[in-house]
Amino acid sequence: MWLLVASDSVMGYDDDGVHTICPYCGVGCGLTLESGEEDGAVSITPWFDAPVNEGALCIKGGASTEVVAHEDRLTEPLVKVDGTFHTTTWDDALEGIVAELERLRDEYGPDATGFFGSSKVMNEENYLLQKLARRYGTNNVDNCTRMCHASTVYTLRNSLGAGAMTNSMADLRDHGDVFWIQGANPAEQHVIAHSNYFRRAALEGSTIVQVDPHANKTSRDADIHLQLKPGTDIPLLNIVLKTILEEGLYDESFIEERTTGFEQLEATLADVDMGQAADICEVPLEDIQEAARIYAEADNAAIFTGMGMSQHRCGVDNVQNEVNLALITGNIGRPGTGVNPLRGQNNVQGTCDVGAMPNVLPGYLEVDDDEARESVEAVWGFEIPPEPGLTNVEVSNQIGDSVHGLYIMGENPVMSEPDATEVERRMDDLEFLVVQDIFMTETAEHADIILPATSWAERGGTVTNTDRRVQLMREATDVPGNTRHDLDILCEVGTRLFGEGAGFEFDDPEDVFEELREVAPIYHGITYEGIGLEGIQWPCYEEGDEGDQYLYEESFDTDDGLGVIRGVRHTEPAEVPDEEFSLVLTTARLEEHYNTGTMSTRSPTLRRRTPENFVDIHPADAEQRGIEDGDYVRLRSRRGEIVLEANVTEDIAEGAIWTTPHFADARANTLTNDVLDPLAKIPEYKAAAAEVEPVEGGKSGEPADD
Ligand SMILES: Nc1nc2c(c(=O)[nH]1)N[C@H]1C(S)=C(S)[C@@H](COP(=O)(O)OP(=O)(O)OC[C@H]3O[C@@H](n4cnc5c(=O)[nH]c(N)nc54)[C@H](O)[C@@H]3O)O[C@H]1N2
Ligand SMILES: Nc1nc2c(c(=O)[nH]1)N[C@H]1C(S)=C(S)[C@@H](COP(=O)(O)OP(=O)(O)OC[C@H]3O[C@@H](n4cnc5c(=O)[nH]c(N)nc54)[C@H](O)[C@@H]3O)O[C@H]1N2
Ligand code: SF4
Ligand SMILES: [Mo]
Repeated sequence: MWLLVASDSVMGYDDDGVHTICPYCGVGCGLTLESGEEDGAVSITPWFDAPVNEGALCIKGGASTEVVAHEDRLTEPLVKVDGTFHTTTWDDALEGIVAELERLRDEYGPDATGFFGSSKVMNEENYLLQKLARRYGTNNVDNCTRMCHASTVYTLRNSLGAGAMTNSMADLRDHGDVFWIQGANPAEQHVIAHSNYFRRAALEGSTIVQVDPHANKTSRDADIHLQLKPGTDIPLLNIVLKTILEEGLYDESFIEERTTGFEQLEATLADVDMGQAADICEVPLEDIQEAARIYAEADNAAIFTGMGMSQHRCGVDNVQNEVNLALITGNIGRPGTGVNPLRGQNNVQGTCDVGAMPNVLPGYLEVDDDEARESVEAVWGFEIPPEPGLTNVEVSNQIGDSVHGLYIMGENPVMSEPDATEVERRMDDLEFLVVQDIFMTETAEHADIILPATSWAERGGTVTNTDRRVQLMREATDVPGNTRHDLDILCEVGTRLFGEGAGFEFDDPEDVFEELREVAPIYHGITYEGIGLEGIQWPCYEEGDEGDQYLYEESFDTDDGLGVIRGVRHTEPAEVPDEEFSLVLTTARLEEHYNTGTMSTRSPTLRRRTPENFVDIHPADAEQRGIEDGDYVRLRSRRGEIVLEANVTEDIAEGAIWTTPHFADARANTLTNDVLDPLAKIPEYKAAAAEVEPVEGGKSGEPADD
């Protein structure tokens, strides 16, 4: 078993226990683990000096050890024979994988196989997975960011320079006067970022504006809540922008010196009829204008953007309008300002940073840029294919056509991708599927080979949080059963596939990190020793660099150094309500559950309050359909239907309904539309035409008979 580094004692293993990082969300809270009496069990105590959270944890962090020694953990490699899984040896499982990957490449070429990295695993592991894909000969490697912030990253990279938060939680707390939160619910999804930073600022006088069709804990802390209809964010922000222009609240010298495209924005807004736009959003015009003035008149105003903005077929344009807002008011390049996507999974930022994406190599070096590619090839010693590969949703869509093999490390697409019934059907069209996970998942059920990985508490490596802070995770307990570290598995697969000396032999995670920093300029100055207990924020080009708290003080990282303003027009969701499907369905998260539920539904603490899925429906819409609170209803879209409990509440805007993606029994993605943003290829999870109706016999908490 690997230990992290020789100097562990000074780096997080001390009398209090082992300092490591929470495995759930991208806030990156530190915690301390102690080994328990029982085999493999660990318990939590606070890590009071942890850089992000100073000891605080939300309910998920506090319950995170419940999934470590869980009885459902995969403990042996499994192989499917005649439709049934049997235990096998590591040797046979790995040989089987190598034989199938070789066969697929011989028969169809390397692009017939896809590789899914995981934002739940370490930087070193994702680095090796994308290296494996590229050594195999394909750029078909991606991760869950595609379904998450792909559109945000696309816009931020093209219009500002880097696909990450422009600012940091601490500078936002200390300097932000107005927080404009659109399509994000940090009080429940980034709990400690909210409680330790944004809410603390609000208590000291900062103003919170939230734009969301659904009331939640964030809106309850907000001074203004604009409860728009899902999919109408562009008209809303166009009103904000036009109000700022008409009332002269923009920053003329910033626009002149630091941006390009302002005239085009003016021209786009000239056509916008604000009254009509407000009708589209179903929010009173004066409320939107009041919020616009509050943002524009603040000394420092910061934008937070989440899934409500990114997960639309116009996700790139949605985020561009937020960039427009920040740029015309000069609210960027200073503490307490900027455009800030709170990143989702514990290591989604890092998974992108290390190149587990079809278009970029480690450090965001473009795959189709000859010079960039050659700089990586010089370290790797093999040729990298020059064309960008397929995204994960494209890989799933191509199964049976151009794709025949799939290697999934720590993702659950049968639950998480849109139009999931189709995705599930296609999994069986694969000639070969390998899934590497800690639990049996809805996706793994369809695998030919399943590899049992160790969990977050059982291994070390680095993860990168939403602040671009690279932190060390440390192993705190024994490896259960016959599981192996993801890194160990990838080294084995790589070496067996490509032979010794092919670049897949490493001593430990630090050894892999050393190669990563050689390849990725933004990580170049980061070392394990430098990370220590505080972490280091990228970009960090040279050892000793402190890293940047906020970006773009002097100029943007675009070709001409200017921030790009680009006016955008309303694009309706691909499906709008009609007679048959008269409501707009949107999907979002619960505080106590997590993504596809593999971990949270197995955690007694987390599943207690909400053990099953439900749908929020406005009282007026419920009454029209004869639905009462607590009734079981059939929720259907053009792609399928699910039965679940109705929660009749004014928390959701009239005409919209709201459910969650966490539960396998009533899968939200049975209903969602797989239409994609054309540039970022992110699915439109946040708007589909749908209908609900009562289910006979399904009253009062009893599931329906049918
Ligand atoms: N508790 C918990 N925390 C998590 C996760 C989890 O599953 N559970 N997952 C992690 C991950 S992977 C991610 S990406 C982040 C996501 O964190 P968030 O970005 O907060 O994600 P969501 O809850 O999906 O959606 C945010 C909000 O968008 C609203 N919304 C829906 N449609 C629209 C719309 O058309 N316009 C606007 N303006 N708003 C809309 C929803 O009502 C919701 O309040 O959370 C991370 N943290
Ligand atoms: N309807 C709807 N659908 C959505 C969304 C939405 O808002 N609405 N949000 C989208 C978003 S933002 C995201 S990020 C995706 C998430 O989509 P996925 O990434 O597919 O979902 P997760 O449940 O996070 O899957 C992570 C998997 O990693 C496994 N795992 C955990 N730890 C380890 C480990 O150490 N090693 C290995 N090998 N595996 C591990 C878990 O058991 C789990 O199976 O869902 C998307 N789907
Ligand atoms: S806020 Fe996120 S990182 Fe912090 S304890 Fe909660 S789930 Fe973990
Ligand atoms: Mo996500």
